Amino acid sequence: MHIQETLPRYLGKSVSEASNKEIYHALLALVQEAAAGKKAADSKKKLYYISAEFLIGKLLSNNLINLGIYEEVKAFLAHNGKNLSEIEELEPEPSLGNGGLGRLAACFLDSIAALGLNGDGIGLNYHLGLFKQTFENFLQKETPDPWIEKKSWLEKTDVTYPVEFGGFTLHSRMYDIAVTGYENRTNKLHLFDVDTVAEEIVHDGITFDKENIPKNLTLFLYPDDSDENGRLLRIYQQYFMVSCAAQLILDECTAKGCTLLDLPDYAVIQINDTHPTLVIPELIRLLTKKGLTMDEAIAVVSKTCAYTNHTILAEALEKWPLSYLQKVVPSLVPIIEILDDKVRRKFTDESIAIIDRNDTVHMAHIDIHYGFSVNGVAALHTEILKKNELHNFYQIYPEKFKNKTNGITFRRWLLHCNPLLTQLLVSCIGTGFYKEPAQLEEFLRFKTDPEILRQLLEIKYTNKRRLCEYLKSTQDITLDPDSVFDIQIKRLHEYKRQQMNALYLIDKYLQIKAGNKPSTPITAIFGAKAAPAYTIAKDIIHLILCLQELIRRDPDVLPYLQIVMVENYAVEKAEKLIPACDISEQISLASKEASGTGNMKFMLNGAITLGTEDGANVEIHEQVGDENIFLFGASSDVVIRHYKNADYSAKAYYEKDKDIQAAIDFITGKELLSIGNKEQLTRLQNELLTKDWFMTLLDFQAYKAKKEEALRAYEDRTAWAEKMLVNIAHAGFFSSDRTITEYNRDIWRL
Ligand code: Z57
Repeated sequence: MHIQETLPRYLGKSVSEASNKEIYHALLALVQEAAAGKKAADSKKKLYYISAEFLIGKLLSNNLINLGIYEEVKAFLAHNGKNLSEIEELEPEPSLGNGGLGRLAACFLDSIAALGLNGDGIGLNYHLGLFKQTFENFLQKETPDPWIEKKSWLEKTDVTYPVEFGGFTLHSRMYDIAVTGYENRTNKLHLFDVDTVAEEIVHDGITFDKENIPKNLTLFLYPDDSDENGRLLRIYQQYFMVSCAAQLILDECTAKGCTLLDLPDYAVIQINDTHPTLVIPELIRLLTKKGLTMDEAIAVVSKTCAYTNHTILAEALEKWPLSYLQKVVPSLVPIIEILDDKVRRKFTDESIAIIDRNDTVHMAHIDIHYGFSVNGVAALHTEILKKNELHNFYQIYPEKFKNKTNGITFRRWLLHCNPLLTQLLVSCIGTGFYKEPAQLEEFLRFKTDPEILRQLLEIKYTNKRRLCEYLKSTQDITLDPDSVFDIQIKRLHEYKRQQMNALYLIDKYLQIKAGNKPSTPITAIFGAKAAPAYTIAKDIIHLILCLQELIRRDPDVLPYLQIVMVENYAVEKAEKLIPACDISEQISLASKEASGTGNMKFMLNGAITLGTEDGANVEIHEQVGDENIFLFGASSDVVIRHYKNADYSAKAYYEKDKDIQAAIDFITGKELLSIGNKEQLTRLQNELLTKDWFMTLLDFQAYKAKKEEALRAYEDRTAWAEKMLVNIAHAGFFSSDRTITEYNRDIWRL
């Protein structure tokens, strides 16, 4: 491509005369055309990755990198006085995911295309995304996030399907986003929508009429499911998504010569968590309508669908009352009853039934009985599924169970977000790791090279300075780049234990007040959205924001400890935070974080993990060895035993531990009450003392000790840089290219 000629042609004027917005739009059109040119031949068998979330992030730079024209475009713009980074800032981030599950789907699409595999994503086009988070009076406030502009990556198609609900029919509209693989083929992300959706029904933040399905169906991702109408809306969304998916899949397969009985030769469907589970009965319904017998349809679908589990948290495993399904999708109910009946005839074990004695439908049970593969997302997680949560299923179907440890795309999480580190790696070991991430291990050769270690530290420092500038300009916060950057960014959930980090910071605050100052100042950074109806999660945000303010006002403490909560944490923020991190907080209660993927991104960018032996932390530990990770806390076995024996008492820890007492008492002490709200702070304190379901106090002292050890280790910068280097060099395993290669080898067989 000759960008000097093409870009001005798309612009209709010279680059130097164009505004950044005009250049953004021209690049958008140019990239879309270039991507379309990379559409590859359809192989016989195709993967359909169905997911309620695709947290794809901004696409301009990602696409320029994958098309191999990033450097060329950047240089040409610079030559004309324009800055690509400033242009990137103008792109709105598609708000199509909550957290890890959605981001994983996005990394997977990138790797599927990069590996040249024929696979599309299928999801929904939420107009107002999740929600935009702002802070007001130290509380989270939610507003709509209208991310779709007139000119966007969405390409409107003329594909539409009827979707029949109880009592009415909607007609879908398919939008496509091109997914261009790194120096490889272009696939598609298909996002279904309805033309009737009406953004103007939203008022007072994110409130809207939950019963007006034609107008609200694709407004928001996962609307508040704390009341019945919200839950019904979620089933409307799910059925709409999978009915469109099923119709699209059958259309594409028959166009390629599929006779329906041979569907598994043409399609493999990956069901991302239970949200798309209804695709199983929907496909069966459509296939029987097209002439297959019920048994034929069930057999065909069971060989086509594979399920990924992302959690053991009982409250996250979807169960719907049969009466809800009866109201929303009456046509599927007789099919689900047949599926249940077949299971009941074969097995007497009540715990694996599809419809239980209370007439509740267990979505995961449909996936496991009527899919050919079940996978967990990290080794520990898969073992826990087999041993505990899904043990009875594992007994019946041991051959279905597989582990597929998660991964991340290095194109976004290294090449794009950390160009300085990428450059250093290339200068040391060449570009082989671009296509073969395992080659990063060659970087180990430089483990004792003082010049390379110096450069690693310098790059980290530059990235920290850039983050400081960014936070100054966006949130008017001044940070000290010479402090140690300790970062916890992820959805707010009690099991992730941001509250434990907050208790540590209270403890540190009290120590500094007592004259015990850290040798290197500490900057603790948080980023997290809380579900709008998750009261305690919002209380934890309140606590952190109050602590941030308390210290901001305290000149005795501020030089040694600073806390900042980044507003509206999203992919674009992660891309700036991760390269600037020294200590990566991965402190979930062991057994509860299925995998985590932020942990991998931090490692790849030279942060050292401070964490529990949970999820993929276990595998990070295996990669880097004891010397290059800071692990603490109760093991998953111990935690699981506490739950089984119901013998954990937060109160007992409070009563016997003076540090814990001081930190917990501080939550409702006069300092914080002068800033925050009594109601929230008292509720949170009470929760920690009387419930503490995720055992914060159990691990508090171990956490504190290990964090102090990490902070001491940071004092020897050369030794620290060696740890950084080892982490980077062993991150190759966590490339999603490796993960996708395994999915294809063991599940998809494309
Ligand atoms: C979600 O982001 C995850 C699990 C869920 O059940 C839902 Br719903 C959303 C996350 C896990 O919590 C992470 O541990 C995991 O890394 C991620 O999914 C991707 O597998």
